[in-house]
Amino acid sequence: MHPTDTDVLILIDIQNDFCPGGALAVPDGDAVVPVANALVRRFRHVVLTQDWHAPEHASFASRHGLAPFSEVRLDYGQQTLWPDHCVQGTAGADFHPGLEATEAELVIRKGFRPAIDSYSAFFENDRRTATGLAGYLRERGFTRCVFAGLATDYCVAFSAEDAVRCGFQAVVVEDGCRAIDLNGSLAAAMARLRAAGVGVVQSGEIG
Ligand code: VGL
Ligand code: ZN
Repeated sequence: MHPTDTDVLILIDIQNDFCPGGALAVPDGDAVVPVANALVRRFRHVVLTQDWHAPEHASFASRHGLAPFSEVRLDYGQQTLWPDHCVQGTAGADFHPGLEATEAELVIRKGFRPAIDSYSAFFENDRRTATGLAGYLRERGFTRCVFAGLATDYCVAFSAEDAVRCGFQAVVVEDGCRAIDLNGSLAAAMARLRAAGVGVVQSGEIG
């Protein structure tokens, strides 16, 4: 595929806390950085997302006195509980220092409401509260969203599915993502992506 003016590269949550040594380290998470950098050079338009949680966020296991990676039922549905991560203003919430994306045109922060998590770049986990990204992309005239980043099975997959729901074409660059893979979540996410009509490509196919 050849990126055009109506394509936007959306890099999901390439932040210190999702990389080795971080609070919610995704296995091999920093391997996405060189792939993301190469993609940035091929696209005319780049948007970044930044997981950006209030302290004591409802998705933090510490808030519930429960173990990380357990599940609770919140007002809006089932929520996996995570170690405290990407707290607003902390070094863990910063973008990975190796990410070369200064030309990004928008940084969309998500998960800032204390009572609700947001995996998707488009909607929070109630699946209704909009982040504003769809409106932004429509006004800019983008028709296709190409995703890479962290984590494949959570924020990347939810974002790509929602992109389709919002009327965009969506493509995931598989080797530009790494997964958390809790209880088969990666296989489940890849099946949902294919069912939703999301394209799955390798970075070498983009030129
Ligand atoms: C993510 C879990 C919690 C992600 C963010 O970026 O995939 N996963 N917060
Ligand atoms: Zn988070």
